[in-house]
Amino acid sequence: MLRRLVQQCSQMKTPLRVSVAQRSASSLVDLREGDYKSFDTQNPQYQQFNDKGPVWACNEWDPLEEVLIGRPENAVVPYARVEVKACIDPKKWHFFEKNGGKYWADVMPEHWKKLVSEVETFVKVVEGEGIKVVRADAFDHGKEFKTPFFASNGLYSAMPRDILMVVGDEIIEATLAWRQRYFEFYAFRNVVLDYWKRGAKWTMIPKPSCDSRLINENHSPDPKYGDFVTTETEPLVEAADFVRAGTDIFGQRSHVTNQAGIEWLRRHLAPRGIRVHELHFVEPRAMHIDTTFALVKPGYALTNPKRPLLEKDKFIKAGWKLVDAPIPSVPDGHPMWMASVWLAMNTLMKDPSHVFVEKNEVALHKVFEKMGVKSIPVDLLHMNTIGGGFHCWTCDIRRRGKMECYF
Ligand code: DAV
Repeated sequence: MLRRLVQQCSQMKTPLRVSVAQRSASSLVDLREGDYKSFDTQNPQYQQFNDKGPVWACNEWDPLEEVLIGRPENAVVPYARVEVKACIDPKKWHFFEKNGGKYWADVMPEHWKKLVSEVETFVKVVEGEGIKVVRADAFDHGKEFKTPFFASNGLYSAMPRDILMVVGDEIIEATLAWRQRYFEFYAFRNVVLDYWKRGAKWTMIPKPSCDSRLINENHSPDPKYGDFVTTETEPLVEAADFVRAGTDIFGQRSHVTNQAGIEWLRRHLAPRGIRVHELHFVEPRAMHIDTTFALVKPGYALTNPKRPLLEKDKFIKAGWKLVDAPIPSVPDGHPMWMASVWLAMNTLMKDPSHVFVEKNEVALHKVFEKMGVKSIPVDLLHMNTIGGGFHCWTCDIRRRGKMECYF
């Protein structure tokens, strides 16, 4: 059955694309093996998407019309808490032990000016491509707060990708596992509220307590793959741990997304015909899928050669090409405080033939070219240092296109 579908797809003008109604219940049988309960694809409820509203994005590549770009203002350095250390290379911990809780702009004023100027340039480049840019509020993350379980101040409004996920006409607010990010959704509240008033569907995933049962204070400083700092006592979902391909969404268990979170999203989206699949990559400090696995366009994904995908065969069998990203060319000694150099592959598709990508990543430009994708080069190195590439710094609000099945 699957072989027949792949054959049919390869004969079509646009390969790997069938509408939800045409989709065969067994078309993804290999990918969903053991991780999905059966559902009725003929259910008319699956068609109930409103692509005329203000929010509409079904995948990572359809032509981008409107995008939310994060703000660097009032960003605070993370405290060296156990859940932060789990995601970050131990060589960098001393920086957080010394500066946690201070404004980045005070810790590194010269670097910060360059970062702010890169963000502003990125906004102009995106607007220059005819895309509407929306900005979050300049929220003050230095304010202290207290919950029944812990006290902290906030982090930043820089990475909307971590907290917001658009699936069709629905905007989903994720949970965020780092305690310092507990109230980060308020930085995006006005933006989301505005879309909701104009007709978007709006969902907030149940807020976890982030208490000492959910976050393991005794987590090993040198974790093996699979040894996560978060437990399963409550669902945890970070939006950046998922990538969308129409009716199929791929996610990973990481230090900030747990199995319960993946299951929460799966059950939430199943009635609309969206299937959530868990993928596995061997990476002991996993936080967010978008430095590991990036969907480029139908049939093409960019993979991280240092973090092998265990389900590779299933994609290949379904007719997809997995293309390894080249080793990033981030200069030695550049302070990648909060993430790895793999932020280079954290790109943003403008449409299936154009991608926003770091200016100096020439080898990556060539890899994209071979896939038929032209690079739009933009400076990113200073924006990288607080933990994000173009994908992290943005959330696609509107992409022109349909909810389709690519598997
Ligand atoms: O792969 O270095 C990046 C986290 C992006 N928010 C990494 C993790």
